[in-house]
Amino acid sequence: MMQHNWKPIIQQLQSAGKILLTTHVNPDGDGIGSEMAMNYCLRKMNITAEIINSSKLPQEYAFLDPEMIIQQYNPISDFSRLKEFDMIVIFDVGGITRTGVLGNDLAKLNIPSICIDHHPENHIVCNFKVVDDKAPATTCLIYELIKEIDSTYIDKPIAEAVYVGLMTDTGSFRFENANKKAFQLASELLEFGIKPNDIFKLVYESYSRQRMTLLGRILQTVQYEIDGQLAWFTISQKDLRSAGAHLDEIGGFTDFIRSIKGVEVAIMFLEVEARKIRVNFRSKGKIVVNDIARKFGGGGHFFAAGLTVDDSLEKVTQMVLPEARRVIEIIKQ
Ligand SMILES: [Mn+2]
Repeated sequence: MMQHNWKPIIQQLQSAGKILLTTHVNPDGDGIGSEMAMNYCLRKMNITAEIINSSKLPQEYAFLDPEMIIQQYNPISDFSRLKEFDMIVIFDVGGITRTGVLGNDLAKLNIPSICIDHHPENHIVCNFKVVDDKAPATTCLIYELIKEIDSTYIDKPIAEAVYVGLMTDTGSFRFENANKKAFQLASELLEFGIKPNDIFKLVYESYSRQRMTLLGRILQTVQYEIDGQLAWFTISQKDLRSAGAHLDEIGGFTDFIRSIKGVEVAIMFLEVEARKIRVNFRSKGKIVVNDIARKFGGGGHFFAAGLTVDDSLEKVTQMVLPEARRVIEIIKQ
């Protein structure tokens, strides 16, 4: 088990008056799980904390927050309130642009910050940092931190939050990062009475029909190139509207397209809003995609990366696809 130096972070947490916990835009199970696990821990330490995110909580993770404490940031009504916090903890974020409107506003204030993450290139500027790209999920690091604070704090709600991050970031223990450590941690978490099958059903088997309508449309419009090694698709605002689906319902689409036989790299171009495009890359493991994302100001893991560009859907596909084709062609030779 890898050990990190948590001492400075623990000292900071203990001396803080009120802590703000946050994660990236379009939060996933790892971001939400990290926040919730840390929140339960801070509560046991009698430290006041709030969870505020730029994006809405995706419905498939609502079960992690039965008290509905996770808030969505409103720049108009909430900005003045940010000064109440004397410490920020940012989870599962490699670059500051991934924190959205809340991150932009926090950058204007000079609040000390802690960053806990597992992205290989973490350029977030924080006062205290633990970043380990060998950790299968950020929640694995949070678990280690809580154990270091007081191992008796680990209970079922914490174990469940940690497990959700581990399960979702390893693609239900299928991806490259589903290593020995991931399975060991899963086994430890089971000791706290969590139910993997129930959690799986809540996260992956409670999709809306609208999401599935949209997925059906994508399956019919996905473009295959380079003997099917590259598969890409677009989702416009119009596509979302006509399916009746929301932005927080498209999680996992790129993984799904990657699962097609012969596909090495899947790319999603999502129109988050007019002239704001999110690009997600998923690789089966032969082709490193964070290099491609980095070319355009993004980043991520070797085989799961992304970027956001302020331009039209058409322009962004025209900009990104040639580079993806080039990288795939090199490997092919
Ligand atoms: Mn993660």
